[in-house]
Amino acid sequence: MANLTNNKFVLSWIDEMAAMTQPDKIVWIDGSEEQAEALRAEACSTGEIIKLNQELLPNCYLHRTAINDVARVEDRTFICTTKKEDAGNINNWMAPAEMKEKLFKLYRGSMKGRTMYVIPYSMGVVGSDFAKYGIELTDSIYVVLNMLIMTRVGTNVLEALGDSADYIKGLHARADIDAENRYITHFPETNEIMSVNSGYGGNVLLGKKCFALRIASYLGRKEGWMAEHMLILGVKYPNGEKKYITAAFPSACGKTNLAMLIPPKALKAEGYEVECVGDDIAWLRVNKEDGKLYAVNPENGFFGVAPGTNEKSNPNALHTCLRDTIFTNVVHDLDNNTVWWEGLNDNPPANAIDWRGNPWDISKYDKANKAATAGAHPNSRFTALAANCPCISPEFNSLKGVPVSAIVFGGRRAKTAPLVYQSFNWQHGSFVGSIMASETTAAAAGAVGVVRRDPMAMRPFVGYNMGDYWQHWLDMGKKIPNAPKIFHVNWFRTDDEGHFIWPGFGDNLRVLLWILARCEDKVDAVETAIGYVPKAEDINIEGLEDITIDTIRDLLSVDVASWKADIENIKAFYAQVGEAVPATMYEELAALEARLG
Ligand code: GTP
Ligand code: SPV
Ligand code: MN
Repeated sequence: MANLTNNKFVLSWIDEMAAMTQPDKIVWIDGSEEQAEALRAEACSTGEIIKLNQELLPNCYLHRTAINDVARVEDRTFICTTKKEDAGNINNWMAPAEMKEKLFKLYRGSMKGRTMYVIPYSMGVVGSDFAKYGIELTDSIYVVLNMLIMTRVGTNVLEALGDSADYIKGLHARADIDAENRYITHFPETNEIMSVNSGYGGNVLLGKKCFALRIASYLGRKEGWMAEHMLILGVKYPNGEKKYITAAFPSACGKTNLAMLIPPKALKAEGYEVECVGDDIAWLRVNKEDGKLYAVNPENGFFGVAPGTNEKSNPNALHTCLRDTIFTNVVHDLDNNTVWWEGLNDNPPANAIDWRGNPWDISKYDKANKAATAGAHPNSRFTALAANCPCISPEFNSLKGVPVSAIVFGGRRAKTAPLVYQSFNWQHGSFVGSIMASETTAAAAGAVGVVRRDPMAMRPFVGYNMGDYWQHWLDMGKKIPNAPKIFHVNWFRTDDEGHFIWPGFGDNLRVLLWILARCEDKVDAVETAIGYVPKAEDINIEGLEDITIDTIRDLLSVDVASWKADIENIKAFYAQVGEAVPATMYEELAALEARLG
């Protein structure tokens, strides 16, 4: 097949990678529907994907990963900078030459008998100021088909790149899917990403976490912008006015759900609407004209968590994945050739195959032991086109992005964090981000439900030293004349029986409206040791069953004892981040401790 570019940097790099991996042939992905369709047919013929019921789920497919390969692997993810301190203590580090030596052994001959696909893709609208280009080489059709959904792929990317060397090089080889030799590696100094021995989303769709967060965060610091693990949504008021919010929650903590929320009945009746701009990643730049921070979603689709998605919790996500979708590690319903997952509905299929590929029915499911008995893996996902989302924002393809009024941090905290609070200012807000914590989820390999610090929801995704990243946040605040206000939310406070107190999902809009009212100085607040908390009566609870103003008071309470206990944990974490922690953060920490008394 002919090359799709004459760019000599691109061609010589591909030659080099092909000489090492030794594929039988090289195929350039041009972004055409014909080529995509031929690849789907080929992947169906080998069993790599399964074509689902085309009447009920047009253009939808099912894929199962290897059993040992179902989530991101943070202990095998590396930032390879010349100096160790540039990667910092929170990242795994290895010197570039040493890592490459190790990787080259794993790559050598790994594509023998296979095809190497060349995927030219853009993060952001091709040709826009925000856009950055990448080329991913992979031996997986599943990766190609996912990248065609998640990014903007095609010859127009190569045209936009021209003869420039300014693109991110990504090499992915499945090799033996050997967990012991799995490596997800980043070389920010040379714009390279290398991934081997995995076939799972976040490890292999190199435009996503590897490029749009780890490499991009490194570039953002160098170039004066930000790459964040944030959803972007627009709230449309009854008078037609629109305000935008970005929110950073750790993996599987509610970004997709918040980004696509449907207003509760009472607010919908008044005329409120919510539009989704993005559900996972935001690139943020200061706009010279109005001095505000603007956000774009560099992705083209959603790689969303399937379990728990249903007609009530997130109808928009459900409708988005009724067509043109790849499902990964969900239940295959054999009777009608569709898919199912825990929390979809109360009609689990009787005749089905679970995510492992074994016969399954609901009698095998034990709620107390979900991980081992669920039909769908807890981190099973759908890959769906943003354009198919019923509430996708008209600004989704905007070249300049949307102006951000509020930045919201959040996580899963059973007790400590109140439903919502506002930081005193940008510097304090950056501190609030730095002390974020959350109970771990199935999105990454390892124990689930353990509280760990996850600053700005970026612990696994900062491509450089965490302390320098915090300094970048502090510095950015000084460069944004009309900076967004910074808040923290927690949808996950539980009662003594362990049930969530706040209804969450669509009702979260009630909290967003308080946040936006604060941004406009339209509502008062109570000053506490941790920040500004709403007056209970200012959270609209109209139409909410089981929630009284006393419940809200309870949700907003600041439990000083648990905050004091948290301070110790924060200090230990700061010590672990080490010397690069900005002095300003320590000052904020001391001030918080003093306010707590
Ligand atoms: P990544 O794609 O991993 O970055 O995750 P995400 O942040 O987009 O998480 P997502 O919206 O997919 O939510 C993950 C899980 O949290 C799902 O099981 C949801 O049902 C649950 N969830 C989301 N929002 C809420 C909420 O407001 N309240 C409660 N109780 N659960 C929620
Ligand atoms: C996350 O884990 O935060 C995700 C899924 O959004 S992955 O792309 O696998 O990282
Ligand atoms: Mn994510």
